[in-house]
Amino acid sequence: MNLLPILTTIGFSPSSTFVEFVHTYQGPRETAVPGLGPRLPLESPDGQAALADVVQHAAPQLLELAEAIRGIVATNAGAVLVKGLGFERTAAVNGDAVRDALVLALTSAIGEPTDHCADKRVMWPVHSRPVAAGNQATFSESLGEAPLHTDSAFSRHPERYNALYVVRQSRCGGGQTVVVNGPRFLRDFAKTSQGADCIRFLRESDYAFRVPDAFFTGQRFITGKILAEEPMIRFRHDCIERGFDLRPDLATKEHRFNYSLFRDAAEAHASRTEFLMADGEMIVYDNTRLLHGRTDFQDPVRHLVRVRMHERKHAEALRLAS
Ligand SMILES: O=C(O)CCC(=O)C(=O)O
Ligand SMILES: [Fe+2]
Repeated sequence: MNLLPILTTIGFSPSSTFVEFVHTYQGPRETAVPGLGPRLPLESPDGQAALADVVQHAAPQLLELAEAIRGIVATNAGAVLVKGLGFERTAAVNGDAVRDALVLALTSAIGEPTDHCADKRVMWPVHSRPVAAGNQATFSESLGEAPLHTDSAFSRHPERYNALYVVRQSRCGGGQTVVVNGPRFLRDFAKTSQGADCIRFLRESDYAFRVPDAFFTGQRFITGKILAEEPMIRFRHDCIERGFDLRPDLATKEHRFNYSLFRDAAEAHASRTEFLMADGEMIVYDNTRLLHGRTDFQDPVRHLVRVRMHERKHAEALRLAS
């Protein structure tokens, strides 16, 4: 049976202290990257610290909610759909900046948000938009399907948590969220005639993962294994396929065959769950154990916000190591 836990909250109305804090902090919004929209000043490290202080006394319910979310994500289901947050109602009453601050406050309470690229934003719009000349659009910048993948597959340390908050869902019938449970998939795949060999190959062999143009900060690709202890799964088809061109020595017949076999088997696995999230809902999942994607859509107004988070203790360890 496919289980997707749903956590329904009874709607959160921020106190006037919280609303006033956001409006005071808002100031002029920075627009570092053309086409990406403004960055919220609260996204800066100082802003996040100030927000965390306010949450402690003016919105402690978010801390409780974050703990419940972490607990459910740690179960075998690996994901939770959060309904009834009430953040869209808040946006209508108090403005989008308060909604965005609530999304940031909740995700910062779940883990430590990571920034996405050179402009240091942690709330990344998933919204179709033009990209710089010569750049290839990544999933979050384009319409259409996103085949199953893990986020930050091209990064040395992919985040434990990923959250997608729906500002406006696609109205064209598509744009459904898709998740596949990694451990269940690997268990079943290992029992098939080719699956066990494929899993062995993916645990032993390096692949090159090309960094998408939107997240390029100087290193064109990394090498890593598709299957490992941590993250359990590192997978993104476009990064791997473009990696084949960058490292022909890591693009042998076996590399290509096993990559394709894994991809097709994951897409077809029985744990595949597809659902349309409504405006104001948020999904949080374990990005190291679950594969996720979305079905095709063509509504240019669809708008999600994505926040990726390290576990706090892991983020601290990474800082000490760097
Ligand atoms: O648009 C979605 O629903 C998911 C997008 C996604 O997975 C991504 O941008 O990495
Ligand atoms: Fe993703």
